[in-house]
Amino acid sequence: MGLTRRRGVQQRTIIIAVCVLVFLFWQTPILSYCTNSNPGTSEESPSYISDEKAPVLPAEEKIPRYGDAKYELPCSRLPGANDTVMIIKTGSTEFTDKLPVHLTTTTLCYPNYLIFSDHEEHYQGQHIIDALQDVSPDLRASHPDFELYRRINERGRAALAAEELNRVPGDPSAWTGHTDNPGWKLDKWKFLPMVNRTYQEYPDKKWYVFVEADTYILWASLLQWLKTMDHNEPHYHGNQMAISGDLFAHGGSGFIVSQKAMKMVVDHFYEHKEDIERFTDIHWAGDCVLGKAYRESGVPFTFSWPVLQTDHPGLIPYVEPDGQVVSGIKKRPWCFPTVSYHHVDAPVVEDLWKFEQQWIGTRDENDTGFLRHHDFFAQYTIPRMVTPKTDWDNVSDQNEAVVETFEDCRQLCEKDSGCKQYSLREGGVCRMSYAPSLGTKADGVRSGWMVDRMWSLHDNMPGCTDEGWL
Ligand SMILES: *[C@@H]1O[C@H](CO)[C@@H](O)[C@H](O)[C@H]1NC(C)=O
Ligand SMILES: *[C@@H]1O[C@H](CO)[C@@H](O)[C@H](O)[C@H]1NC(C)=O
Ligand SMILES: *[C@@H]1O[C@H](CO)[C@@H](O)[C@H](O)[C@H]1NC(C)=O
Ligand SMILES: CC(=O)N[C@H]1CO[C@H](CO)[C@@H](O)[C@@H]1O
Repeated sequence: MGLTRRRGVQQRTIIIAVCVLVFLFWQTPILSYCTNSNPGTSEESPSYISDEKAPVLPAEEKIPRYGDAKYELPCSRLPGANDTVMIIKTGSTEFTDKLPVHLTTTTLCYPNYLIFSDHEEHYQGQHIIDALQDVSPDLRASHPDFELYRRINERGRAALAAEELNRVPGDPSAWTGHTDNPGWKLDKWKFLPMVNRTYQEYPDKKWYVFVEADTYILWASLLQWLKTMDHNEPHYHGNQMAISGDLFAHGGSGFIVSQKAMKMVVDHFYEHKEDIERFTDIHWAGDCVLGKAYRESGVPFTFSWPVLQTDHPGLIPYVEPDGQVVSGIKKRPWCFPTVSYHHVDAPVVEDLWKFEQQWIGTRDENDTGFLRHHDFFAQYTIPRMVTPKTDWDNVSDQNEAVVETFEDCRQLCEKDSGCKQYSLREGGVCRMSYAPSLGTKADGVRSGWMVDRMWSLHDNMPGCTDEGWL
């Protein structure tokens, strides 16, 4: 939820224009609406992940709670874990698709976390907080955006019609947004009340990290980053976006707030609640409304791309579509630490979480270090390219040809030394790509990768310098 990317051509044009301007001024890529990042380099040889088993997952009927010794995992004891609150925002229309996986994976690592939705309930042992509870009563009672809210609060999530629920898995529109979905109209109203409620619940933690149910945070790397900052200073770190000149942290990429900044923005909210609600009414992106509130309360904004990403791991462009390394760009994601991914569906959340638990198991528990994008590519992405995948699209889009079999398609790719991957869709359309990409689920497509070429790409990337935290 948070920021939708489909809001009509006009809006998008404005956004793109603003982004271009901001880009020119800051020389820093503003993601998502505008350019989608750039490539990088490598310096370390991969330390390959082992075949060790991930931590045993609890049986389905017993959802573990933090403090339940049986389920205390090493990740929950990492230095800094207890100083951090994770805040997951979801909504009724996506709830059953996206939330449950977190209850058996990511939240087991979080000593402190809150889950916000648009309906208060107890779900599998969790207290789900109604993020809209403190919106002014007249808005909740009569504003058209709250039609869905009123319905759910009368009859529960069962009041949702099937077509209001978040699409079927594999539907490409699921990777963007739905302004026509009433859940999206409600979403923008959640941000400031959620920040306020979080601060009421946890007034004295050092760090507050806000994510959505389809965000994945590399938790150990996040804690390493937080360690480098002072929570007594105002910090608001996020993946930079702009709408009509207002810069803000993109909600789905996750954003980080220090205790000091929480206090400043909550004080501002108490003083200006009416104005903020009026502005929310005419705006369409709650994360932008929040970004403006941070600015007006005097909290500086730190641009945090490429550490925080707007998309899932299979779509990060490390090189140009023609396979060439992008030159002349200051920030190559390849070289930077990686902390967040977005548009991650439940199976991928689980896969990423198991991957990270294995990784933590190989590290010093008092100082895990962190993963850079190139480490992640070597340790997570390439191992998932070893076997061809069915119903999976690797986003190959070049050199289309019609062939008989998947093997024919592979051979075409093999003959072209630049080809890194290939896909075959129904009807025999074979596509190839010079850029590496794991891609995502997609019905009716089969994908394969030239793994040796992935390794040479990895090994031959120009060296990184000392890219660190932002
Ligand atoms: C975490 O913080 C809480 C509240 O400050 C404290 O009661 C608890 O002992 C801490 N746990 C650990 C493992 O440090
Ligand atoms: C902030 O949250 C508290 C606790 O939910 C609530 O009592 C208070 O009214 C909220 N403040 C505003 C300005 O909405
Ligand atoms: C980590 O730190 C704790 C507390 O300082 C210490 O007891 C423990 O031995 C350390 N572990 C390692 C692997 O160094
Ligand atoms: C999942 C995904 O992004 N699939 C893309 C694969 O490539 C084709 C051709 O470029 C696109 O149309 C798909 O959207």
